[in-house]
Amino acid sequence: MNILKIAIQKSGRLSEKSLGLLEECGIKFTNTTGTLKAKAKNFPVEILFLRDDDIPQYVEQQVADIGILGENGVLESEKDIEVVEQLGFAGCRMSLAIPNKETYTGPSYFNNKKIATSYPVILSKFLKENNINAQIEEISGSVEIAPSIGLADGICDIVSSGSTLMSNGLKEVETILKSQAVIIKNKHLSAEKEATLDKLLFRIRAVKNANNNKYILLNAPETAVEAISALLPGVKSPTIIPLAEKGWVSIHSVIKEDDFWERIDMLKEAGAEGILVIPIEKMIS
Ligand code: PRT
Ligand code: ZN
Repeated sequence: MNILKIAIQKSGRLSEKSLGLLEECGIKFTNTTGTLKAKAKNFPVEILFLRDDDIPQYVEQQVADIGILGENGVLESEKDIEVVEQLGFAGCRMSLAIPNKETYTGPSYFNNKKIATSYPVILSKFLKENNINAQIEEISGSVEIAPSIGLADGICDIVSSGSTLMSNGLKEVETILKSQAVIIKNKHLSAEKEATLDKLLFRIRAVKNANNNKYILLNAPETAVEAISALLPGVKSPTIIPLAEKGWVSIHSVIKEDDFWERIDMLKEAGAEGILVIPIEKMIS
């Protein structure tokens, strides 16, 4: 009864990463292929495999307690649920696009135009906020071909690399929102389920932290320690260990993935040698 039910996408862009995240949190499942449900062996959770579009509704009705899906899916569903954590994968944006040959003049371009989309809620909100009077043509898939078959003047769809737009002769002209995978929860969870969710979020944050950071070891002359330490704030401060060779030390610290290459260049300039960078498996701060 107190098992936390987690809805994840059955098959699609979110499936593998959602399951992978739970596994990285140390949660083990007996069998996850071809089933609709899977109970964990070592944590009080159960997975329900669903279509992503159904997840918000199932979470609102507490058929599932929490779910993993794209922020765009959360916004489009308009369900009474709460977003509790951004997960940093399945990053994409929702954009408006028009045929390459058209000249874009700003949002008012779309006045009296027809826009094809699978996301009528998000699109109509954008149109309203920008005082655009356009017609929405709701279709469930292959939105990008709508202009070439004469169904619409432009489209509103998810873009990640941009290659789908390009191969369909379209250009991106407005970004309506940015999206990534998130955890949503039902607003009325029992205290026991909230406690399990807190434990799960604690593990997820440790995994996310680890993925965003790298462990770095390097050698440096003692004279460079101050300059190098300033470049390596670490969790508290860098660890400095003397080397057998006099006048030299080994410096250990943690650096962010984001500014990794820039930092490495600055460290080399400051006198660092023999730099090793190692992935971190879990990071609890
Ligand atoms: O069957 P089910 O309903 O469960 O799945 P689905 O087909 O509705 O969803 P799915 O698996 O395609 O996507 C699930 C979620 O992944 C989306 O709601 C987004 O939050 C996120 N996501 C991230 C993407 C993309 N990237 C993406 N590139 N969803 C769709 N796309 C499609 C887009 O629709 C377009 O056709 O990929 C194409 C554009 O990609 P690029 O790289 O060519 O720009
Ligand atoms: Zn879907």
